[in-house]
Amino acid sequence: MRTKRIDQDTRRHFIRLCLLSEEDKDLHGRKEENEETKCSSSSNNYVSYGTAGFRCHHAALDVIAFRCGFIASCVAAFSRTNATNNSNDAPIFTAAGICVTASHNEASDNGLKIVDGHGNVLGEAYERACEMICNAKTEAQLENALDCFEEKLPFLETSREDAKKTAVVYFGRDTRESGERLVEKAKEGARALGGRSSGVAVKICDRGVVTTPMLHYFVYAHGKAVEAFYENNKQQEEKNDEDATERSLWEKIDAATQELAYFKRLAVGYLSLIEEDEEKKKKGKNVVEGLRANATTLPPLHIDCANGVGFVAFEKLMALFDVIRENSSSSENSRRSATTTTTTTTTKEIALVLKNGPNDGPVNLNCGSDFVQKNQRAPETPSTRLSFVNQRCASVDGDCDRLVYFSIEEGEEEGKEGENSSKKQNFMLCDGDKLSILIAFFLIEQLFLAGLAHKISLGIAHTAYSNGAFTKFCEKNGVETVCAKTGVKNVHKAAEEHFDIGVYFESNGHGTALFSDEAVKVIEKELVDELTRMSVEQHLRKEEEKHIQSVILTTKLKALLTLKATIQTINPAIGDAISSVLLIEGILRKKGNMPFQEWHAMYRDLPTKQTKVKVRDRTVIECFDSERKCLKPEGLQQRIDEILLLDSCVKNNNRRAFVRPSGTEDIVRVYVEASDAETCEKISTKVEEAVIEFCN
Ligand code: NG1
Ligand code: ZN
Repeated sequence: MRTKRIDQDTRRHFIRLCLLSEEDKDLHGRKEENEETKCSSSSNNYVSYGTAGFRCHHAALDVIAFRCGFIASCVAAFSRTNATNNSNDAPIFTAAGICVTASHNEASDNGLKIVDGHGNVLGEAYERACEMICNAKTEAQLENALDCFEEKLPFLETSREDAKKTAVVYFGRDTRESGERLVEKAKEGARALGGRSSGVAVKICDRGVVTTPMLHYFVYAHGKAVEAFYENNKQQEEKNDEDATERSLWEKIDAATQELAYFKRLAVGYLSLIEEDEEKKKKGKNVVEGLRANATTLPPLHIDCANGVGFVAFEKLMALFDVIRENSSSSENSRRSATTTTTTTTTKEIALVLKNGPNDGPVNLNCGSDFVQKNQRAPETPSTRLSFVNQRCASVDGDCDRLVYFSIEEGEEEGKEGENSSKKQNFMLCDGDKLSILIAFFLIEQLFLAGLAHKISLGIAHTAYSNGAFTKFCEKNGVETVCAKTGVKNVHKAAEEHFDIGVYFESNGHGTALFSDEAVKVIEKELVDELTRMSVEQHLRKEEEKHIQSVILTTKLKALLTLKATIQTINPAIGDAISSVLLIEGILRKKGNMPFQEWHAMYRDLPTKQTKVKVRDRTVIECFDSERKCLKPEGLQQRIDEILLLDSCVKNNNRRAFVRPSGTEDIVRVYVEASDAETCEKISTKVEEAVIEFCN
C-alpha cells in the first residue's frame, strides 16, 4: 500500500503553524499591506510560482519562506540520490536547497528558489503543488495542497529506508537586507518536518551570503559526495562499523560543499584550460593567434557586480588565485589592490577589476546585467559611471547567475569644446547569444580536434528573445539550434534533451554549457585510450618517425585535455556568471587574446525593442510555438501579423514581434525586431496598442 510520506502528527503540526501565521497576517500584516508591498508578480495577492520561483516585495514573503522551507525538507527527506536507488544498503541521505534572492529585481523585492537533490531548480511537476501550499489560507486548503504535493514525491518501498532519514537543507542568500530574516523563516519551515513522529532528522547547512549558482553547486556536490562514497564502499570487502562510516561520509560531504571546494574546482579548471598558452606562444603554431599572443595579453576585464553578491564571490575567487600563485613560481607578475569601490587583480593568469559591490548602493540600481542589456548602456552608478569607457567590461546581475560582456568606445568630441562638448560613444554588447556562439564554436573545434565530432552532438538552446541575426548565423554555420520557452529551467531542459553537449543562454546572459554524463564518459575514456595508445606506439615506432607522430597525437590529446578542463571550469548544476567569466576569458586567451571587437563583429544584431505593457489580467494571453505566437485572446496574433506588414505588402523576414505574459512581473512583455530602429519603434508602438485593446 502506498503510505503518506509525511506522518499525520507532523502534518498537523505544520498546518497548525501555517494557520497561526495566517492569523498573524490578519492581525498585523494586512493592515500594513499597500500597493508598494503587494507582490509584483501577482494581481489579487495570489503569489504564483513564476519563471524563477516565488518573487515578491520582501514584506509579503515570510509565510512563503516558511512553507518553502518545509517543502525543501520534504524534498530532501523523500527523494534519493542515484546511488541509493539501486542499493538497500545505503541510507537515504539526500539534500535540497533554499536560495533567498530576487536576482535582478529591485532591492525591496526578494524571492525563494527551491533546489532539488541534483542541484537543479525543483522540477516543474512540483510547481503547482508548491503554489497551492504557499497560497493556502484554510486548513482544508492546506490538507488538499499537501495531498497534491505528496502525490509528486517518489515513494520509498522498504521499511529500512523509512527507518533512518536525514534531510539536509542548504540555505543561501544574496546581499538584500531582508535576506537574513527570510532565511530564518525558511529554516523554521524546514525544521517543522523534523522530530520523532516523522522519523526525520533535519540538518540545516546555512552557507550565508553566496551567489545563487554557488548554492546550487553545494546541493549538487552533496549528492555527488554521497554517490561516490557508496560506490566506493560497495567495492570495499571489509565494512567499517556504522558510526565510523557515517562520520567518514559526513567529513566527505562537508569538504565537498564548502565555498573553497567550489572556487577550487573553477580556478583549477580555468588554469588547466589556459595552460597550453605559454607553449603556443613559443611555438607560434597559428600565425595570427601566435602574433596576437606575442604582442599583447588580454586587457583587464572590468566587472560591474550589480552592487550585489557577485562582488563578494569574485573577491574570494581572486584571493584563491593569489594563494595558488604564491605556491607556484609565477608570483613575480602578480599585483593585487583594493579600495572601497574596486578591487583589482592583475596577474599573468587573469586580470579582473571589480566594481559596484554591496557597499556602493542598492542592488541592481542603475547597474547590473539587466540594466546594461535592456538599456544598452553602461552602468550609471555615480562612482563608476565613467570608468567603463574604453575598457573591456562585463556585467553580472544581483545574484550572479547572469553575465553579459560590453565595451564602450569613446570617439572624437562632438560639438564645441568645453563643458558642453560630448564625446561620441559606441556601445557594443555581447549578450547571451554571443556567449553561446563563442562557447559553441570553441567546443565544436575541440571536438573535431579530439576526433569526437561524430560521437558527441552539440547544439544551442535559446529562447524567442534571441536575435534573428543569431539564429541565421547559427544556421549559416551549420550549428543546430532549438528554441525553448522563456526561463532558464526551460532552456536547460531543451539543451539536455536535444544534445550531448547543449550550450544554452537566454539573451539576458543566463546560461551555461551542459555536458551529458555520457559525453563526459566518452571524453574521459578517449583521453585514457589516447594516453595508452601514445605510450604503446611510442615504444614501437622507429627512432626517426617518433617526432612526427607525437605532434599529431599531441593535437588530439590537447583537445581532449581542453575539453576536460572546460568541464571542470563549468558549474555543472546551473548557469553561473563566475564560471562563465572564467570560461569566456579562457576561450578568448586560447583564441590568441581575441579582441572584444572581433568577437562582437561575428555577426551584427538586428535592432530590437523590448517594452512592458500593464493590463488588467495578463493571464488572458496564451502562447504557443515556444512563446513566439499567441493563441489567445482571439484575434491578437492576426493583428500582430498584420502590423508586421507595416508599409509593405510582402512579408519581411527580418521582422519579428511577439507578446507574452511575464512570469516575474505583473506585466505583458512586447518584443520587436526589424532591419532598422525606426521600423522597430513603429511596430512596437502598434503592438503595444493591440495588447491594450485585446487584453482589457
Ligand atoms: P519573465 O518576467 O517571465 O519574462 C524574466 C526574464 C527571463 C528569466 C526570468 C527569471 C526576460 C525577457 N525575461 O522572466 O529570461 O531570466 O526573468 O529571472 O529577460
Ligand atoms: Zn539572477
